[in-house]
Parts: sequence; C-alpha cells; structure tokens
Amino acid sequence: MTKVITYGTYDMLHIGHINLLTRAKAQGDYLIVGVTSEDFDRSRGKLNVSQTQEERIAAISALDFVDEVILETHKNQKQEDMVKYGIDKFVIGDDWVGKFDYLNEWTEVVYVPRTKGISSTKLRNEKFKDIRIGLVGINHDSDRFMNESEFVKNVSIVSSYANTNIPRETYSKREKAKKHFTDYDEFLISDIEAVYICVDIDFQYEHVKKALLAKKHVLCENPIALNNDKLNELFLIAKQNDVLLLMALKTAFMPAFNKLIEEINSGIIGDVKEVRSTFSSLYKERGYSEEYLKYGSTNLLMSYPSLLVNKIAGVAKSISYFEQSNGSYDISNRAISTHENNIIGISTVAIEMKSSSSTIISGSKGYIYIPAPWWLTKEFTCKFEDASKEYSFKYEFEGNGFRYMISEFASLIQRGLRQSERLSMKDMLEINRFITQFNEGKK
Ligand code: C2G
Repeated sequence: MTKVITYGTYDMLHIGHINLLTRAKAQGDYLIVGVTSEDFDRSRGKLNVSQTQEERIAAISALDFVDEVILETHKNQKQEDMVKYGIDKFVIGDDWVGKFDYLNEWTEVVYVPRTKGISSTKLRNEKFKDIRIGLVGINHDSDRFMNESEFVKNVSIVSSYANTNIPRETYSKREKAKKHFTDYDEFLISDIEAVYICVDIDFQYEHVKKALLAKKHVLCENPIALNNDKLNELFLIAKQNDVLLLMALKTAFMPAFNKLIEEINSGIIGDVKEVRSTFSSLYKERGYSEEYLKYGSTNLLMSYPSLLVNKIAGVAKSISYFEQSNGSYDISNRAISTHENNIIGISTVAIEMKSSSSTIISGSKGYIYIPAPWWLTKEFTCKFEDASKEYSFKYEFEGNGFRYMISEFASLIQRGLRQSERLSMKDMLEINRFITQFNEGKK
C-alpha cells in the first residue's frame, strides 16, 4: 500500500484544492491530509483565514477519497509525520516547488501543477468586505495597533478619535486614519463597525459603554472597568446589542501561548501544582507620566499574570495580596491565589522594582519554563527529572504581537461570533477579579 500525505489550510474549499487532493490520491492508495491549525497558520502570517479549523477539517473529511485527516500544529511536524505514518510520497502544489525538498530525506517529494485562476484569497475578497475600525485614543498603543493592522488583510483603520485635536506633525504620522474626530458621538455615528479603545483607565468604562450602545464591536485595553459590576454591565449591554466585547490582552491570542495551554492540558508535566509568573516594567524609565503610574502596578499589569493563572489553574477560590506601596500607589504586588486541585498561583507585578519577568509552571512530572518577556510568548521549554527528556517549543513571532489579537478580533466579527475561545467572557471576568478585588480591598 502506497501512503501519500499532503498539507494545507483549505480555507473556503474550492476546485483548486479538490484537483490537488485528487492528484495526490492518484499517487498512491491511502491519502492522509494535514489541515493546518489556526495558531500555526497565524504564526506563519496567515492572519485572515475565514473558516475555523473545525470547519476546514469537516470539509476535507467529507471527501470520500480522503482516508485520514490530521491537524498540522507546528513547524517540524511534517518530518515527524513522515516517520509516524510511514509515508511513501509527500505531495504539494508547485507554488511550493523546492521548499520541501528537505523532506526527500524521509520520503519522495512530488510537486503537482496548481490550478490557475482560483484561490482562497480571491474567494475571501469576493465574499467579505474589510472590517472598518476606528481608534479611540491616540498614543503608543494606538500606534502599535495601526502598524500591526497592516498585516491583517481584512481590516482597515478608517478613523480616529481623541478628545483633543492632535498637533499636525503628530497627525501626519497617522496617514492611515483617514479621518480624525474630537467629538465622540460624531465619531461613533461615522462609517465604522468596530473600535479599538486605549484611553486612560479612568475613562475606559464610559467609552466602551457608549460604543456598545452604538452597536460597535469593542476591543479595549485592560482593565476595561475597575469593578466587576461595571464589567458585568458592559457584557450585558454587548449581548443586548449583539456586539463583541473583547479585552486587548494580546498574550491570549499568541500562537505559542495557545500551544502552551494545549500542551499543559495534554498532561505533558503531569498535574499542575504551581503557576509562578512575574511582569515587571520600569515605566518611569520608559518615559510614562506620573499620571499613568498612579494607577499602580496591579491595575497596569496584573491582567497578564492572572490570564496565565486563570487559563491554567481555573477560577481562584481565594486571592491574597502582598503589595509594596509608596504611600499613594502599589509599586509592586503579589497575588497568591488558590485554585481547584490544590493549585497555587503566584502572580507578581511591579512598576518600580525590576525583576526577572520569566514564568515557571510546575507539575507532578516536570515543569515548563517560559523566558522573559513571557507575555510576548515565542517559546517554552519542558523540563523533567531525566534531563534528556527536555524539549523546547518555538513559534515564529512577528512584530509586537498585536497582529494576532487584531486577527482574532476581525475573525470573530467576520464569523459572526460574540465570544473568543482564547479569551472567553468567563476568562475576562476572572482576570479582572484579580484587579477589582485588590481595588475594593483598598477602599
Ligand atoms: N492549491 C492548488 N491550486 C490552487 C490553490 C491551492 O493546487 N488554485 C494547492 C496548494 O498548492 C496546496 C493545497 O492546494 O498544495 C492547499 O493550499 P492552501 O490551502 O492555500 O494551503 P497552503 O498554504 O498552500 O498550505 O506547509 C505547506 C502548507 O501547509 C500548504
């Protein structure tokens, strides 16, 4: 029996894909098709795939001449699969000619003619119009959002809002935002369907509320609201207006971060016992204003460690705080949380203390080390008692990570979804609780 394998994204399955798969099957008796996972596609720069990996797998599985369908999740998987499945031939379209010659070491590589005049990109452009986004707030974050949105093909930044007119020379940098508003109501009735909000923490809740009531999808920097009742209220308004409300917690959408969660859930280090992560950043040295610092380390940074702890350990049964204050705000804080299955979370944040911003996740069989800056997750290493079993996992990582978040936001809107599996409403409420419980304890 001749075993053949091929791989692809297969977004909006079309005749080009069918021809390729038929030609692949003709090369042997048993055809395995590897469908690329969403995170793997995003890590290799495919940021606007319109269908979910489940939908793409279902379409390929429906083809009766396909014998087996697998998920392709990482870079070196192809050579691993050649051995695992005992492959005789690897078949791919000639748009990849030469790129997979290295696989000849394991099997026979066959490039077949690509079908002209049809592609998933063409079908996507015909079916979907760009998501029209407006920026609320003009600052370092909106800059990053602007620049990274260039890499996400199905979004366009059409306008911006700030409560003041921006000096001409600053504005010129923002050529891409065609129109700038200083009146928020006028901005919200302009031709946008979604907004990215990055204003001062005290004003986020008001801006989010108005945008949701204006039926705009909202991506907002965290914390969205400084108490959970307000956050619950915003989720209710989002539901009532059938729009998406998403925290701009970029780490949650990074391919390597999601792979990390997948590996931990697969039991790679046994039962998780402790999640220890630190996020320290000397904002003063980075030129941030005293105005900004007064929010304190917990409001400014705790969302990140609590994302990790909540994703791995689940809902916190209790949270105790150990802060260092300069009399007006917390320059550092440690949230020690207890979770189901006896898991302990140790989340440290600091804005006037520099510390090693790495992460250690300890389990009954081994531990995972994520080097600093772990919140821009690129790689992680699994370590065991038997050092020879150690292995690292690395994903491509482009830019400052905003593109993966923008890709998720745009994909959810395009697919008509109102929740992200990577950052659900429950996740967002729990993450925010780590902040709001501290604030309420301060009153
Ligand atoms: N294809 C084709 N004709 C087209 C479009 C695609 O023959 N008009 C082939 C491609 O050459 C590829 C397969 O169909 O072999 C799947 O194409 P895509 O879904 O675009 O996936 P791609 O990014 O090419 O994935 O790592 C290799 C990749 O996994 C291949």
